[in-house]
Amino acid sequence: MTEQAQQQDHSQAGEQAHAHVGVTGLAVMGRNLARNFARHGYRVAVHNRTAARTTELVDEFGHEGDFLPAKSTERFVASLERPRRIVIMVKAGAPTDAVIDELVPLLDPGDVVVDGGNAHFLDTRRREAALREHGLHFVGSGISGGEEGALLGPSIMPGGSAESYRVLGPLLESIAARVDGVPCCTHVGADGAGHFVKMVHNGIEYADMQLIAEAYDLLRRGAGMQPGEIAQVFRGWNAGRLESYLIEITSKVLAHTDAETGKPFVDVVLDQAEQKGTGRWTVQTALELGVPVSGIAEAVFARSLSGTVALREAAHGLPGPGETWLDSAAADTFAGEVEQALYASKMVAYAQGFQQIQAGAAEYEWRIDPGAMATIWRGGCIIRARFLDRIKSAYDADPERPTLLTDAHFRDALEGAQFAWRRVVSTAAQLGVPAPGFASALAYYDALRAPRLPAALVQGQRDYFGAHTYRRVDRPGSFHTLWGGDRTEEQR
Ligand code: NBP
Repeated sequence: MTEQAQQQDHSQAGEQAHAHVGVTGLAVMGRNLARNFARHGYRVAVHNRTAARTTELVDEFGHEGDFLPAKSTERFVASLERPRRIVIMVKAGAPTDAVIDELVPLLDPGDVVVDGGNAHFLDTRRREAALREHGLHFVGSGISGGEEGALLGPSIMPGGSAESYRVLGPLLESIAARVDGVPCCTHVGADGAGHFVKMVHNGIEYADMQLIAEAYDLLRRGAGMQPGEIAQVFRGWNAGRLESYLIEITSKVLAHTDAETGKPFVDVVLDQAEQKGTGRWTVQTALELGVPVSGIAEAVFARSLSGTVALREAAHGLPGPGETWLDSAAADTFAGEVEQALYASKMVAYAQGFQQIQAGAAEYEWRIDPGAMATIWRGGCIIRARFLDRIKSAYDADPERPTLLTDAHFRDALEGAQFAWRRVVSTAAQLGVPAPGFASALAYYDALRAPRLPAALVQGQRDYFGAHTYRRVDRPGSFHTLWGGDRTEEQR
């Protein structure tokens, strides 16, 4: 340990001043979060399993604020004021349980343990229940914005008890991103609600990224535009209703040239999208809850498909429409149509995500304010966007609305996008450019607004082969037709 770190380690051992908050786990996220607390004037106890990371933090950034480094978990815990506020920022899964197991015997009732990692919300529910037995508060908190957000102001989604938020909330709100003076942090709901909302946030992020990627692909392969030109189009979109972090960075990525080859950067990157798993969790959970998040599912599947190298190689060269381009007149108007299709499809993806949040809240008895979620996503996180103000207004007007799509703003936008959205989806099919996000969003929309669905026929099939019964439109009860007999109908 360096002299500076040693001095600070001694000062806390000498019980001069206790830390306001502690961070254990000092890889990129934990280190930056600790620095963020310190830059806001908090005295921060810092600890990491491998002490070298603690020393590095104090050596490199000790001048930014008041850090109390600790080599052992015991000293780390002893250096905190009570009730203790400890943020765990370690690899999600078994490491989180290992750290909790080490901390719990050292803590006192009323202390608050925060897991800021990307935990599955069911793990968070389990941990919250276990720590409650010890009189401890366990807060599973979504933290979005990556390493830059952690340092400069993330979007923070804490779950746990209302009491824990009274102890913790002011600290978290002070380090969170702010938009129009409002912190991007609020109490989401009990036990796993914070991690649930963070999971759906990530799922929406997948869908948003996929839709943007499809828009790029259509402009490139349909309208024949080059990445630099498409970057300009995205820059223009970022000045309008699509203004968002993701559109902004897309224009920057598309404008970038690879220094080594002089080619557009996007052309030298391997086209196999990776994933860490929160998108998959969102879809798995949606399946359990029976919520059709088709936009998020398409995005997860599109990443999986991109990575199935052997399959793609085997299918390469299968017949398609051939090298087909839009004629120049159509190409001129295409970018505007793609913008309409993107906005409409994005509305659907967000509407589905918010529906999943409402379904999760109903299932797990959380009181989640959907408008407040839109508010805390306006800054700090990857899906920050102007559009979220519209979502907030929609829920302010009717917090119980079954779908965002019926809000006046969204309805008008959907009406305005009708022709362009359908044309973009049909053009994609004609040109042989895959646009699963756009197409599934349109299909979801059409299914939702349809007065009748072919589900009636599915019910008939189910009754035919499995006597699963069906309900009728004209009277209550369950019915079965004797398909193998005289086809009379029985009430079951
Ligand atoms: P990592 O996810 O790479 O985890 C590394 C940290 O976990 C190190 O401090 C390491 O200690 C510690 N650790 C491990 Br691994 N096993 C441990 C154990 N058994 N006991 C104690 N500590 C252990 O760090 P990160 O990328 O900073 O992410 C931290 C959390 O934040 C993760 O849950 C991640 O999913 C989440 N998150 C990350 C981002 C991002 O952009 N990176 C964004 C949002 C959320 P060591 O130094 O001794 O090995």
